[in-house]
Amino acid sequence: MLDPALQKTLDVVLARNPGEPEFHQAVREVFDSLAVVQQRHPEYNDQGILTRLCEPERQIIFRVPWVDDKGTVQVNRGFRVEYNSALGPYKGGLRFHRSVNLGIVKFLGFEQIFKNSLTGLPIGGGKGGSDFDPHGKSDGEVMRFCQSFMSELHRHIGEYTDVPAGDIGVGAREVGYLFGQYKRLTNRYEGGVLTGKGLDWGGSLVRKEATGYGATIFAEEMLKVRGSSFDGRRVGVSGSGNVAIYAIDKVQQLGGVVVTASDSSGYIVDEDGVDLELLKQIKEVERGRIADYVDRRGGRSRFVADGSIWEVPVDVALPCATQNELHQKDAKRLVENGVIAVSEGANMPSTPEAVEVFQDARVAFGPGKAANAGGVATSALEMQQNASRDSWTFEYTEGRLTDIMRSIHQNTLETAEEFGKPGDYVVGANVAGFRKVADAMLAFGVI
Ligand code: NDP
Ligand code: 2IT
Repeated sequence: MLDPALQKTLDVVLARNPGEPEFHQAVREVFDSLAVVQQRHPEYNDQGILTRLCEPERQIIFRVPWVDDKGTVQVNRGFRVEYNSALGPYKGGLRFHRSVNLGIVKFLGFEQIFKNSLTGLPIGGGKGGSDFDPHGKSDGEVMRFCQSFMSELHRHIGEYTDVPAGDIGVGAREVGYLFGQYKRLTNRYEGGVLTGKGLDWGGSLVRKEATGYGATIFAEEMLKVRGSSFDGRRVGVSGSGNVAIYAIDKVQQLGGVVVTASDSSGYIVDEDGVDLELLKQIKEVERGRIADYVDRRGGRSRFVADGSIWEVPVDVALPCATQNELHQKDAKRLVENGVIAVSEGANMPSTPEAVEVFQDARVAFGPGKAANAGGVATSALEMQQNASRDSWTFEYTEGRLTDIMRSIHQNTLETAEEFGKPGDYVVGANVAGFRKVADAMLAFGVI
């Protein structure tokens, strides 16, 4: 039960944003966590901080026309939600996926505010994307789409204004086409306007690896608190994109055995541990399907087209595909099979009911806004390198990432303790992320 003042604020937010279930889910979770803050600091709500925080500072929706390889005109919809700039320029990725709509972009942008605050770096929150589906498109089609997308987006972004990066469906190839078009339209080599750039033209070492590495480091910290580690553990990873691949890489470095991976066509189980080079070849280089892995790997690997990846018994689960991919029944099955830690590489992959199952069973649960913050944190490190016209070594940058993830873990744990919820990383992340943004907003007055 929420405090009546908080409930009233929440009701207003939900009513003025109808038909956006993922956005409602993300907002509700934060309000649930803030109940403990409201008791001690009613001034935040009294100053309208929560109402203002839930209302994006700016929302841009635009037409993206482009011509496919057959010469047919296609029209997609582009979005950029500039959510909150209390701590720095809007910062957050672009998602290209057929499911993208305003509610999805708002949920992601809202999460990004708290996540970016937790990194301790000077970045506000934003998100964007399009309902463009890159699957099966040629390089030429992707290029023309990206150029058209940037032809509108360029007037809204900038090193000091809004700094997009990748997310689902947007990787180095897309960032290259986007940056090229931005540079052409503005006649400026403004490296800091986008992150996730190629290493030859302003990108940062470790950015590609950062989200997966970070989510694994966060899991390692949760395991340490319990006197445990990844060594010899069976680990389940979902997805086979950027985040999943580098989560698998880091788990293997730490001595764990990853036995699963997936895409939207199904999942694979490999009892001998996932062959990372083969997976990278199929998914990063060939942009193929996950079933190809089993055809080429053989041995004790199998492909499952139906059913849930979370039926596979594992000690640690790292959901790295998409939102609401892990349901209550999956969480129950994981708990029955003895899972000890769950660290979210994806944004909001566990439903609220699944999170409750994990927390009731005292499974260490790291929510995405803390656990996957390594990606955006390394984007902020890329911005630092661009601003100083410098580039750092892999070792130094990875050291910075590791320190940031450890400090997010510590801050989250200590904040949960401070507010009477020991071990609750959800409350810890939401409250710690919120406080910094709210205090900056209070300092700025009503804007
Ligand atoms: P990619 O596009 O590289 O990979 C996404 C993976 O998830 C693919 O295997 C894809 O399968 C699968 N997937 C996507 N949508 C669905 C769906 N609706 N159902 C089933 N499978 C799906 O994206 P990323 O790895 O970059 O992103 C994965 C998650 O991590 C997202 O939640 C993203 O928001 C989050 N994230 C990403 C960060 C980053 O730096 N990239 C930073 C922090 C969080 P298929 O190819 O078949 O579509
Ligand atoms: O969800 C996320 O944090 C990202 N997709 C990364 C954003 C970024 O700006 O690097």
